[in-house]
Amino acid sequence: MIVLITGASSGIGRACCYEFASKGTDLIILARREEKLNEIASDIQSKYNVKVLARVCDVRNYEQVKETIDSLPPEWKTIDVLINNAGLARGLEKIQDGFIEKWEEMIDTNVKGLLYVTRCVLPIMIERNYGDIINIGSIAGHEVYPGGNVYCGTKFAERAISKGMTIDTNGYNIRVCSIDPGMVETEFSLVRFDNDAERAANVYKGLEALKGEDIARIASFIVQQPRHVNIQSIVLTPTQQATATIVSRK
Ligand code: NDP
Ligand code: 8X3
Repeated sequence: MIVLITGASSGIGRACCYEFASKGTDLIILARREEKLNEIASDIQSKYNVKVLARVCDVRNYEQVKETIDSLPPEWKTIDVLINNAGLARGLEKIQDGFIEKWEEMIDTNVKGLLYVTRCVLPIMIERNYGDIINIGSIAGHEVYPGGNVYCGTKFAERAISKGMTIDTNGYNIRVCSIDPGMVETEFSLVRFDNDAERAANVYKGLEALKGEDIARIASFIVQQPRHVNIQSIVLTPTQQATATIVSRK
């Protein structure tokens, strides 16, 4: 089995690499940071008996995405599972104070990037009449919180696009699932707050947040279901988190 994971250099994507490798799955791993990808690839290959193909790829660049998929060696083209995970939030400003470049970064990565990768991989799955797509959404795709505006918009879009994928692939033995987590402790808040480590740490203070591994385990569970079972969406939060804004901290 071959799994392609976007945003594999950190957090949820990285955890998915280890989870799927531990099940004996070969991996195609994409992200922008080459050094991190290479570290993960060699660590996984030293621990598990699987092959890993690492490719630097910015999902915002359609030409690069297309070239990455088109140039895969034939034995790597038979992608069984696509995990559309690459994504980010930038800031928490109100719309009236928002930064255009941050909006574009979120929309280009979380929405257009997910579409670009899917556009390149899905024809291969349709041709084979086989495949699973897991899109990483968020509770931000179900509810809007103060300052969430554009990030939430991208995750609402992800949920709509996931549904669209389910409809468009019906009849091709392709399963599509949106995994929609609440707070997961990763580099997400560091990225959101421009590397302000203290502000990022405060997001998870007094809370046992989800870990990347929790999401990876669920992704693996989805893929392992018998072929007639299609889990279309899963929403999960830390037990201490009820909604995006209702969190009981110790
Ligand atoms: P991380 O910041 O730890 O990981 C994000 C990953 O996305 C990195 O590997 C990064 O790699 C990659 N990435 C970002 N931009 C691009 C790009 N343009 N091209 C290719 N790869 C890119 O955060 P998470 O693991 O938390 O985030 C993963 C997904 O989970 C995102 O879609 C996020 O919205 C979602 N999510 C996160 C939650 C959380 O609380 N953490 C909750 C709900 C959903 P690199 O920088 O090397 O390119
Ligand atoms: C990330 C979780 O609550 O910051 O999608 O939107 S949240």
